[in-house]
Amino acid sequence: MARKVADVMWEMLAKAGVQRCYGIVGDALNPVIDALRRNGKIEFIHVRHEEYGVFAAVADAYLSGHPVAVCGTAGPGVTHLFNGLMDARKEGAAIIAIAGDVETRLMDTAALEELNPYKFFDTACLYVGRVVNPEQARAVFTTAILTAVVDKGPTLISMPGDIASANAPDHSVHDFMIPAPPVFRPADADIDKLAGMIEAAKKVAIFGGDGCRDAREEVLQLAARLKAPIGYSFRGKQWLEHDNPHAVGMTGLLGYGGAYKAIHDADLLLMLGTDFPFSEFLPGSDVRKVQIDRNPKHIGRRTAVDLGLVGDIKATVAALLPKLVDKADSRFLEKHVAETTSFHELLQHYVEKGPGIKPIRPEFLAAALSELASDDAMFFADTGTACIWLARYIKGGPNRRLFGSFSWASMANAAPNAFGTQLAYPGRQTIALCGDGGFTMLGLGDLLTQVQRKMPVVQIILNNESLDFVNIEMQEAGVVPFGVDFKNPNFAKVAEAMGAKGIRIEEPGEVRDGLAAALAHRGGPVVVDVVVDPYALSLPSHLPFHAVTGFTLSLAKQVLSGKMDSVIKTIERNTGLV
Ligand SMILES: Cc1ncc(C[n+]2csc(CCOP(=O)(O)OP(=O)(O)O)c2C)c(N)n1
Ligand SMILES: [Mg+2]
Repeated sequence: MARKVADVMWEMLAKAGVQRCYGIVGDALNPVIDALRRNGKIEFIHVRHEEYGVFAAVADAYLSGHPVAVCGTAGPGVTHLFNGLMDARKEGAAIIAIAGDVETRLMDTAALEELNPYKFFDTACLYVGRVVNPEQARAVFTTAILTAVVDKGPTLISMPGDIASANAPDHSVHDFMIPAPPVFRPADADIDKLAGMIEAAKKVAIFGGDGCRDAREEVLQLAARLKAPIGYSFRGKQWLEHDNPHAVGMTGLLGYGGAYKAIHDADLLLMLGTDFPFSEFLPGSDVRKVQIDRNPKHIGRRTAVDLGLVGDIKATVAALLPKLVDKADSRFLEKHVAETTSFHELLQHYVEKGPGIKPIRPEFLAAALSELASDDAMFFADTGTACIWLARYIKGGPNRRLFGSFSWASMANAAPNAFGTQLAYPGRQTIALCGDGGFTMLGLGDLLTQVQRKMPVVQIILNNESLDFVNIEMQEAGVVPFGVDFKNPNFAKVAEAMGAKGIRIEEPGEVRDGLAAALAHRGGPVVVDVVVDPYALSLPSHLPFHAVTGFTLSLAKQVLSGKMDSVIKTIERNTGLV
């Protein structure tokens, strides 16, 4: 049989390192899927919701470093991909989306399920190619693959069924090579300028993000030579926190430790590979700032900087190190490390008291999870309060990973993230800390996919019967929480009915055994339904003024609108924080 356009596409994707394609089949995609079956090198992961497939693919691609494909059929199928593709763009995951498209003879006639891919995917994708002629296919596939891999983000190939099943021109078949990441650093003159600014400063602080992923050794050396404390964003935490005597925690609303004070107290702040979005937690013009990032769009957009350099952190810091004079005075570092230690003691309050407090405190749950999970466990946080508890209580390590929708902040990411990672790393502990809102939004339907595939994914549900993160946000904004409550079933029973293992935990004394049983379960997914305290609040190490006044105002308004009961519970249940 002559090679079809879709055959060439899968062949090229396989050569580029794609091992899996997540999605749902249907009409326009049928010839594409038929070619995937013929190809046999790429596994098709049939999910129940396309968005679940993309969130799985994002974690799979980000953590494994391999590009991953997703697919959806014309119109509604591809529309379901959209939120996940936005996540891929923000998290920097190499995803190639194959979108079914109407036949070319029907284009621009408002045909059934027709969607203009350029208009629709422009916001999410780094590249959109619509294959309207077999002669053009090879070039479109090459651009889609290389852009996704090199620029680390989603691209889209819109594929009409008639072109997918058309014969491919002979010259389409060719070898495909992915280049190793290029070394990218600023010019020597700019590195000299940076060395001069460092020399002139007495107190230097570092704030690192995901750009430090492969630069841990260099950044730690830099900090040791400058006696600099290292704070980090949520995305930077896993690379910079563990086994680091300079670590001072995170800033922002999830923050803890001395990071906020250290970066405000410094003469010079080095922002390394971070696009930390909460400007109100970054210092103003009284601290000199240098920002280094491989993406020029990140530079100066969260706060004005005195020097912005474009380059990889690893290569840039390696070039900088030989030009530095060591600093001798470590008082600035010691002060903020001490501050961090005392904040950690405060964080232990609900961990230590946890066994005696009902409803279960999420702090106690997360700390127990950290202790019981293996050294190479991968943790996934749903957007919601799960982020707070994982950021604060999961201890990192060289082989532990922490991932979520950190930059896009979509709900319902954790269960699919953990599922995709389990496919990439079979048998490794993949643990999703899910909101009950998030799990019922997207996780529940595809629990069936995990059951069918007998995947040992652990889903821990923070059963607080509310969209609690928004509840907290509303209180910070000074309004009465509204539209945030709902009722849940017993998720352990639901899971059992779906063929998964279900564990329900209502008593604090059951937390450790319940988690241990979940982590030990092999041969299928587990849902641990933990009834947690919906009134648990977390206080960051620095409370912005608006949050303090907002909380006071909200509590007053709640009293006036007859919600005295919840005001008393909020105060009663969080007294250990002050
Ligand atoms: C798709 C989507 N919808 C809405 C939001 C706004 N939002 C952020 S967190 C959150 C609450 C999450 O609730 P839940 O999953 O129950 O977690 P909890 O905070 O209660 O632990 C909401 C509604 C969002 N980020 N993404
Ligand atoms: Mg909830």
